[in-house]
Amino acid sequence: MEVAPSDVDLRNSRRFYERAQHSIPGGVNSPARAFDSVGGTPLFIEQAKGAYLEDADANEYLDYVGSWGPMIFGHAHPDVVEAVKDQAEASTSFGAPTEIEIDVADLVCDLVPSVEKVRMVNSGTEATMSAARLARGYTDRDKIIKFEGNYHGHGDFFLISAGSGAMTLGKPDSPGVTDGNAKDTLLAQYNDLDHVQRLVDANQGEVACIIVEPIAGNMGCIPPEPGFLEGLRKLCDAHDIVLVFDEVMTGFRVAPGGAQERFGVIPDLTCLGKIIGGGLPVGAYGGKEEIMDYVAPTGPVYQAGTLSGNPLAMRAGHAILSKIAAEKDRIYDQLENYAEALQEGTEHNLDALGVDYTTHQVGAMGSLFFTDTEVVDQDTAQTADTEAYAAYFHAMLEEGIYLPPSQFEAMFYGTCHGEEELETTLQTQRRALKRVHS
Ligand code: HOZ
Repeated sequence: MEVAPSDVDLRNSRRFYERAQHSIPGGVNSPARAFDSVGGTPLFIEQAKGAYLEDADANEYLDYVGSWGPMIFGHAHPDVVEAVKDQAEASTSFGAPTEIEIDVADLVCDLVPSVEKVRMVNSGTEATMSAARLARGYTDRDKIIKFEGNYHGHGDFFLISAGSGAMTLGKPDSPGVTDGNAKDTLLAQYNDLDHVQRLVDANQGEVACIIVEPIAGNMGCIPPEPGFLEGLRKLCDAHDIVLVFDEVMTGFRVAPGGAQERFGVIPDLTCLGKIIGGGLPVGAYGGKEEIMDYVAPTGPVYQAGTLSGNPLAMRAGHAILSKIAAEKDRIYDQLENYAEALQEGTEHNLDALGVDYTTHQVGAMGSLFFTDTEVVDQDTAQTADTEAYAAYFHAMLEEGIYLPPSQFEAMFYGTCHGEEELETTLQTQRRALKRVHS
């Protein structure tokens, strides 16, 4: 399964990558963006507009990464650009409250069903770490249940059987996580309610929270099976466990109110990131007022940050969330139609070549796994042929389509993906699959 070397000029990306090795570990500031599992040189990006990226060698690519989720309206959306420019003139940070923070909080509370109060932080990692601390403080219990292959950022107690870059690099359990931290993290199989029930039964009165990606996006995109989220809700209610949805990727993406709105299951706490900051570094955690009031300064659980609710980030997030609130009836139909057409066309291309596959699309995210096994959890995701994915990835890249550089990451689309992009993608895919599978 070989793809011939490309004649695409990547001289600057190669030069920068080599230069970066001297001052940045592995030459990248986050492992997920290195091309470790697909091979080759990570693209160094110069600029982007709408659905298109331009790299440091002036090559153009149709983008299906979208900065790993935030770009629901495409890159450099004029509303975001204007808001950020405007705020920069008025200073980039105060470390003091601003009105725009309330506007964003109000929008989040209006859009996300579970959120009565919300606290802004700077990343999804901070959101999940803070939510877990809050759940522990609120319940006065230590243990958490997480799912194998789910990724909740790089907090110590989440880096156990973790997805995303950790799974891609084959390092799901990170050195540096103490035994003390690891012993309080209980692992369950995704989509396996009986497994969760057994863990809860074996740890009666000790589990503070169950944290879950309501649609997994960090072992590729895997939807919850019917009844799975509902079952978690029931279990949490029966045992006074805090149910935490990590909607960093799914929030405002699979419905205006995220996966919880789409599936009608309301968690106690929700973690957000990505879209909420319009491409600037923002995370948030929110939920029931009674629980959120347990956070300082109202309550005893401490959590803070100089750049939390940063005005630049809030202005960008506000531009995106207010557009979502105003146009949600149109936006989500459009995203859904694109996703369905892409899935249908992809399946048609794969069937024509007799290639084994499983595809998943949920709202504006999806994955193509090179396996004929039904993909429902980490074990089944790992049946995918990662070499075939790497060859497909490069064949697409060489023709100008930028996919996630790992079988175990999801693709993201936005309203910037239209008829033309669909046509280009499917035609390119047909050629790429032929090259890879002939
Ligand atoms: N959390 C992102 C999607 N898996 C990856 C971002 C990163 O780790 O750089």
